[in-house]
Amino acid sequence: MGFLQDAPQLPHPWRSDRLLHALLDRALPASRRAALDADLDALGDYALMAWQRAGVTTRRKPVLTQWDAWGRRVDRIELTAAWQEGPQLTTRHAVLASGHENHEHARLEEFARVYLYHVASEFYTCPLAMTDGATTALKASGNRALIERALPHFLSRDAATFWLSGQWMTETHGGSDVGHTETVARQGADGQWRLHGRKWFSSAVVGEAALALARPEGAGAGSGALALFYVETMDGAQRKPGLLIDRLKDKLGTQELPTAEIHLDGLPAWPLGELANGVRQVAPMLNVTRTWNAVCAIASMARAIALARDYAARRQAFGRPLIEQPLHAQTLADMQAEFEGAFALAFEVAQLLGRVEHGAAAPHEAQLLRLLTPLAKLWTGKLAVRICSEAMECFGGAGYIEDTGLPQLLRDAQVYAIWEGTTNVLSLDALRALAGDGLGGLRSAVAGWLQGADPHAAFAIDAALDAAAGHLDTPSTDRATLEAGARGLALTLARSAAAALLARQAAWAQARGDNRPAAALRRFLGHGLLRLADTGADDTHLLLGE
Ligand code: MFK
Repeated sequence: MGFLQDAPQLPHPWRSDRLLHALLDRALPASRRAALDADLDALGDYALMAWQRAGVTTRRKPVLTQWDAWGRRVDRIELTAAWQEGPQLTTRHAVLASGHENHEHARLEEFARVYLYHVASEFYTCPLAMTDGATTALKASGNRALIERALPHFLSRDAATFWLSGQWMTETHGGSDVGHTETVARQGADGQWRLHGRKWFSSAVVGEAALALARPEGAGAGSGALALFYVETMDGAQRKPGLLIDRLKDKLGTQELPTAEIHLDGLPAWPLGELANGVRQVAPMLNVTRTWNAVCAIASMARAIALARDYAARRQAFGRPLIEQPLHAQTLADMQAEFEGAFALAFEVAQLLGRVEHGAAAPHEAQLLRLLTPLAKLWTGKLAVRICSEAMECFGGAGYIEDTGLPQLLRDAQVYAIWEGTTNVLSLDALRALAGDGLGGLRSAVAGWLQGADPHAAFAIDAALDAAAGHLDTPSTDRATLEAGARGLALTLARSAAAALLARQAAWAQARGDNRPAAALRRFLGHGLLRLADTGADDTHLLLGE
């Protein structure tokens, strides 16, 4: 037999992760940091096992069986191995429960777990994210009865009592624009609300509960008239008859995740609060799931880069390993620098969330969190696609071959930019968050992160923020210009915040003799912060015309 190339080996996702170690060392008190080790090590072990298992097993998708042999409607879904392992693994390591412990570091400790577990989970993290979001929205609603009923299940540390929650929003007409929701909530003579309608993207329909947007019968049009309801899907081991699974979606990626089209045919439901303003009530859930999205996006980047780096040391071309080829090394270092910026921003959002939820935040930080959440989601979502694509290219033709596992990384990454709000929807949400003095909050945070930082970095970041402020000064009458530039504005702000966070990490690491974060910062700045583009409406119309 001729030459056979060694496959890439995945290093231990926790033990080899310099960034996560440095972040936790910097951010956590020593006792909390030490207590976290066992769970992170176990989740890293699981990730390694899952990668090795994927290399020797045939990929499976979930299978929906709607009818049993005797004509009974059953809507049974067979799940992949990773999904079957999800409840045991995640309750044992308190993936969700840790985020709702009563201290300011809870969210950081939760998202460190999520980051290590995500790729191995085959997107079991999607329903976990929604369960976390539902927990947060229920807490915000103050509805004691529902909190006492659902949260012991959602936050259970025992798989036997654990429940997953869905997030049922999207419909055929009401996609990003949920104001077109057609699902109706009817109240019976017994006072019980019941939902009637069709939900078009019910990710992870295997959950035991969900939060659903619906229009109370007789309410007006638009999103303000929608209400938010809590539903349960199971009667013991049987699915409730008011919930029918029409089919599973055939998706580009996230193929292990059973995303379904469903019909609600009188499913009992309970309003979280007032019978209106459902979007406002579901917003805490959206912001939590968007944070998951950002952390899962950086987890995909970490996996892609780890494999590409390992391969670069194994693969020889033109007389030496790829890693010794200047252009290949340059490409990998560019990916690493972008990833380090994204890592810093995503985990800053996680930390801020914990501080805000536990009353430990400075006055401007709640508004800062409101802005950084969509920025982190939209930027990391796009970057994950770019990095997974570049990583695939680092393998040449081999990367394009299905059973290397690399195509799946790229296909899966594409979802981060789409679900939970597309890049454009999130850019417009950033405009919402910038109303008032949203930029002022970011500027004062950046000033704090830049204390003691390299003046060159501070200069570049200030210049980018000045340009962003210039765009925001667009006269309020010219809303179209403001919106047309919203993506460029959001990317500029995301990159500026990430650079300032990298500068903070670089200063901390340099004091400990580690110059790698400073190198990441220099390279990240070299890629530029400004992403504002000319948004001339005339040219836009010319280009789109016949
Ligand atoms: C592995 C990672 C796991 C990730 C989990 C993935 C799960 C995937 C399942 C799905 O994809 S579910 C579908 C997700 N769908 C979306 O995310 C919807 C995208 N569309 C939007 O986000 C729109 O911007 C939105 C629906 C919110 C627009 O609705 P409206 O009603 O036209 O907006 P409006 O009137 O501006 O906002 C209503 C209220 O909500 C306002 O408050 P007030 O009533 O007090 O004025 C807003 O300020 C507030 N609001 C909106 N977005 C907010 C928010 N408040 C806080 N945070 C936000 N993000």
